[in-house]
Amino acid sequence: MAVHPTLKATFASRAETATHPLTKYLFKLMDLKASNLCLSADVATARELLYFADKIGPYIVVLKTHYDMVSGWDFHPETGTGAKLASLARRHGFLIFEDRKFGDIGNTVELQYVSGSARIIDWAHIVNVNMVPGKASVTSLANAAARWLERYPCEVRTSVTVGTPTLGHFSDDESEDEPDAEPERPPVKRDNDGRKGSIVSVTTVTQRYESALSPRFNKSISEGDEVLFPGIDEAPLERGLLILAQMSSEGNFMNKEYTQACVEAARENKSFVMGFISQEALNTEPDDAFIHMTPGCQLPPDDEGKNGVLKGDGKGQQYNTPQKIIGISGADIAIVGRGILKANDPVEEAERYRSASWKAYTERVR
Ligand code: S5P
Repeated sequence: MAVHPTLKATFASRAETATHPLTKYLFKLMDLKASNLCLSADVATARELLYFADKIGPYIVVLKTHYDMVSGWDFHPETGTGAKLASLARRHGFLIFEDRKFGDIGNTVELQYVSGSARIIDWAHIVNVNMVPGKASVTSLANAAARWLERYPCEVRTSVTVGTPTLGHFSDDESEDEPDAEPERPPVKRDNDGRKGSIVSVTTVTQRYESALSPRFNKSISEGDEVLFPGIDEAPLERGLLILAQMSSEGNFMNKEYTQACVEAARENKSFVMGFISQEALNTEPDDAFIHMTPGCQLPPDDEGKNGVLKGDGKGQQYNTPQKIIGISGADIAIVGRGILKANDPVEEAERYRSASWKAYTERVR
């Protein structure tokens, strides 16, 4: 079979032709940082997550998270863990990929994506889907992201308080305090002489329109020293999806037909789907220009056995080298977790993985 043109094209040229704004941005970042490495930051605490994001940030273009394995995750929209990660992403130049593997009916995945405590869509540039329930899981996530983007300039925040109201609730000029507030006024009882009387309990619903410049939207977390990674603009607001089309784990059930259905769903939703989590490049039609990220990557300690298959983790995970993943199977980004995280010197090891993955890419496109 003829080699697909994307396998020989440089990341710089793919940035030129990419139609998805986030894919375009990511290819630019890869070219600028000479990196096609993603750190899978599978750590137990929010403190470690932020530590690794900061230390390894300079070597990677994507930071992959599993927010639900992290204890101490702070859900505060403006100052919490998501906002802090977003700030580090700007400083070091990487995208955040929440490896949520959504896998439910459309309505459920929409809600899991945009709401709940985590509000994943607010801080994760990229998410992925396990398309087992069918293509609707992809279209529903696409619709949810489109609605989120439409509402972006003005986010409505609703707060509900139940209880005995404070004095402020009864101020006749409360709109001066909160110009945008539209509170449902509590039913104030008045004495015969017109004076306000006592109230036992009220429910107040307040809707506030929050400006897009709010830190909730990743602009800053008031640390004061945040700088944008030099040479690259702000990441676009558009969100992106990766379809989990093939897995690295031994004996998984993703067969050829399933992978092909994932490719079809990607082609049908090009404005949202950036590409795949897969074990090989899946671009086959002339128009296909998807990006591929591959987990199950480790380097032997001494760089030997470059093309060989490595020992698994004893829990079903299988590993290949960056040379095999990028150079032979045609992926664009290598995803590495424990290979870096468990090393004696994770920063040095991240550089070793970056260099090996980049070398495999440059040799592929030569
Ligand atoms: O097929 C897959 C898909 C994913 S997203 N195989 C995987 O291992 N992953 C994820 O990649 C997995 O959930 C983990 O977060 C990471 C691999 O971690 P490592 O420590 O084995 O490198």
